[in-house]
Amino acid sequence: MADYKKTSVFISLILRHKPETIGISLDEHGWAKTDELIEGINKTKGCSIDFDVLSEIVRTDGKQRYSFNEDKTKIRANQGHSVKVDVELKEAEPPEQLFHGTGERFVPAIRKEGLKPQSRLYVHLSKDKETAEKVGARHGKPHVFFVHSGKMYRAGYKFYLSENGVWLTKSVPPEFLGERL
Ligand code: HQG
Repeated sequence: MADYKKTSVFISLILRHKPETIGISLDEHGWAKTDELIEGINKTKGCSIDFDVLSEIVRTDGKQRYSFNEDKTKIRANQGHSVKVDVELKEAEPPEQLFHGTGERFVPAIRKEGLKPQSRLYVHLSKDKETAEKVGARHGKPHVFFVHSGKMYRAGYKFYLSENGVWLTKSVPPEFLGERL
């Protein structure tokens, strides 16, 4: 099996942030047409992936980032978008505690303002500290915040669980953040 990691990263750029890179658009629910995605990638990258390769990328993606619709004519990213689409996230009651990993350099601003979605539609939260540490390390030296998600939920804040198990919420005010249990 070839290493399709680069293609998968490119697909996440297209389906979450910049569909125009390959001359396609997403519908209001974030769906791209599967055949347009394949053709657009091949034209832009000079490669020749086909439906079977794309299916294998979707099936084996380490974070299960993508989903097909039932007849596989459409594909979308499960979360992580900056493009304003509605991927029909399911509202859910979060566990009492969730985690958010970030880079140390962002800590002072986050302590002051809380967590903001920045370029994405939602703040991304992790179920466990280890995952949060990995997410944080993408931004340099990692720092993990605890999020008092149970308290937030009871105070009326909405939480969503994406198809691939990522907890999302619009923002986290500083009073719901902790740095140790
Ligand atoms: C930080 C990856 C200053 C926030 C991961 C983060 C994740 C603030 C950065 C998913 C702030 C945004 C998302 C504030 C938040 N002041 N900085 N008030 N509020 N920040 O990449 O959560 O591999 O948009 O802490 O695994 O790092 O792409 O978000 O450091 O699940 O599938 O602003 O992306 O998944 O960075 O990562 P990002 P994220 P994939």
